[in-house]
Amino acid sequence: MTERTLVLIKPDGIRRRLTGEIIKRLESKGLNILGAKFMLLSEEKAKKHYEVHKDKPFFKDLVGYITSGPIMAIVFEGKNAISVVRILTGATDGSKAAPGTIRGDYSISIDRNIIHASDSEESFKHEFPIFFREDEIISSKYGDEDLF
Ligand code: 3AN
Repeated sequence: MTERTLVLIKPDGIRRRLTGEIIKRLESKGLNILGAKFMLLSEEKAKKHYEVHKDKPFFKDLVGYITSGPIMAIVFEGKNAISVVRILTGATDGSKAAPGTIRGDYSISIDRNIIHASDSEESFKHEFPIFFREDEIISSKYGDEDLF
């Protein structure tokens, strides 16, 4: 099933200059970029994005970190995009994530884990409008769908 998913390259990913590497991995897998934005996230939007974690002890740090520097928000589309990107992302805790995954290769902690990726269609529906308007999405036809 063709799906859309939201990826955020977090401030640690940007500062470590991993933007190109992450996009390369996701594009090479067969996912298309429909929208991308380099931005500073407001505290209000960060709180909305991480709403499900609002009662967790790490909520304040989480919001503080995601707003501490620029991030890159990207909408990808492709076959089973949500689960495919989650697999490529790896486990939440970088120190436990499998080698070959983005977190497994580039993160060694749970609070500096490089990337966010929607974990379900419901999450995507919640997250997408925080970062994009529908008219900012470009539904490109690459014409190579039969290759993937
Ligand atoms: P994922 O990003 O793998 O979907 P979630 O949704 O459970 O993980 O957590 C959202 C973010 O909260 C994680 N990316 C991580 O940065 C942070 N986080 C999760 N659990 C912890 C924790 N125990 N301590 C500190 N930060 C955490």
